[in-house]
Amino acid sequence: MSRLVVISNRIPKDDAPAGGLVFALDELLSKRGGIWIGADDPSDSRKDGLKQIGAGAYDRFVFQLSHAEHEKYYHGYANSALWPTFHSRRDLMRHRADWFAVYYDVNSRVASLIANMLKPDDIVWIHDYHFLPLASKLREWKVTNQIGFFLHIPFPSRTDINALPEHTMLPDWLAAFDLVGLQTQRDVAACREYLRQTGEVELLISGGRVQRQHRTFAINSFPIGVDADAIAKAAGTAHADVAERVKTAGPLILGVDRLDYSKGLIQRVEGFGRYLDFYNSEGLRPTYLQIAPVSRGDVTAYQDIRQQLDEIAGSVNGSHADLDWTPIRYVRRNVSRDVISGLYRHADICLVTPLADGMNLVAKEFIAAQAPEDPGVLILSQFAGAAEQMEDALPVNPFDTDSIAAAIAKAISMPIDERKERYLSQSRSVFSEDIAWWGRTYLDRLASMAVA
Ligand code: GDG
Repeated sequence: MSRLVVISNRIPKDDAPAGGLVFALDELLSKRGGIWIGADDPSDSRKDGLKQIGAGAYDRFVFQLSHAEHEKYYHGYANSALWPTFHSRRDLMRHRADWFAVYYDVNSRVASLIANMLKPDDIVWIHDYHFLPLASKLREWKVTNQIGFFLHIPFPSRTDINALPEHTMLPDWLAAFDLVGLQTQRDVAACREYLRQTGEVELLISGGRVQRQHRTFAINSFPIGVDADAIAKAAGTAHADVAERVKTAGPLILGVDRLDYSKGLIQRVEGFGRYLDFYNSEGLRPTYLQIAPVSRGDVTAYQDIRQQLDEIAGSVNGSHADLDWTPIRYVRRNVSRDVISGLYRHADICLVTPLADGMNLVAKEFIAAQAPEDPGVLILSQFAGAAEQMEDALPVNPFDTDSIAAAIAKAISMPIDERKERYLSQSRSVFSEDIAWWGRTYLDRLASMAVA
């Protein structure tokens, strides 16, 4: 088997922060082996070369950036320009030419480091929006290896992407990969439509292939999965302890998200508030437990969302709390994976209401953790990539806070037979299209491009 070389910005270190991509790739590489290259914590000065930080089931290397580079490449271009644009938030997009210059320079430098260490039959798999130009830079180094790309976030609409001054380079960047993997069919359609509009490509009918000048590459969807068996096992083990710690006077409603404006947290709290105001006819005392570890805390838009969430959660609690009942418990600390699995099992309802989301692993983890004989109910935004596969979740429009309130009321009173039926249908895809399936399917398709 060829050696797999994975590149992503984030790489697990001892204090690995929460994040969907890291968990997904760690699970895959632990089983298959290979090399993972990512960014080190920034330091005072930039250092050249790759540094090995771990060996074991797979080897880990980091490239090193100065604080100034990290600020412009990561907080700047990646997370203040690309992330909002790709999540339909042009209003939050900030653009600076020097951010892009450093982003591009980091990609050039990482390409030179990788080009130097590649063996001829290595397979390269690049992840996410931090490295859009990386394959085009590797091709400049005459790298002819198979290079795949997977975008974990949504592919933006034509209108949104046109707001990025550098989008004119995107067709070249994409065409340097052999396979562009996206989360959903909706993303594939958006990507093809964008390329069609540029007029410089021929969209071939078979297999999602695209011809651009002398290169043929493919654009396909590969909905990312979770390690469902491991989550089910952890949930079974952790459940009793967690239930003991999280005592509630009524149903437990759970949310688990990085503190990010794309996750719809403000509308979710408002929706819960509306449920308490207008839909709670039986006078129940539900607890809504929101786990929301802080993420990208140095970016202004993230500081704003944190402040807004503090205010709205405080306001809902202020209106409804009693001496012996706090409706919203809001935990900003990172909670261990085992405890999260136990919480999924213990919860009656999971609220997954992003305004835009590539996939959303929480939706799948929640289903994986349920007890089949008494499953909880998943309330799922129509804008999460997961909604394409999980048709039997309770759907909501996350911008419509009444639809969230009504879905909570419906979930709380849902008869056991309906809960089981919905669970059964969702668990089929969560267990069969798991993380191993995702990695296998992607890499098989990438290999097939070599002989196409
Ligand atoms: C990106 C895309 C796509 C959350 N809080 C804690 C914690 N988590 C874990 C969850 C889940 C992960 O973080 C979040 O995954 P998501 O998929 O919901 O979201 P992103 O981080 O935005 O991930 C996303 C994903 O990549 C994969 O392709 O689905 O659309 O945006 O696993 O359980 N884990 C722990 N403590 C926490 O406090 N241990």
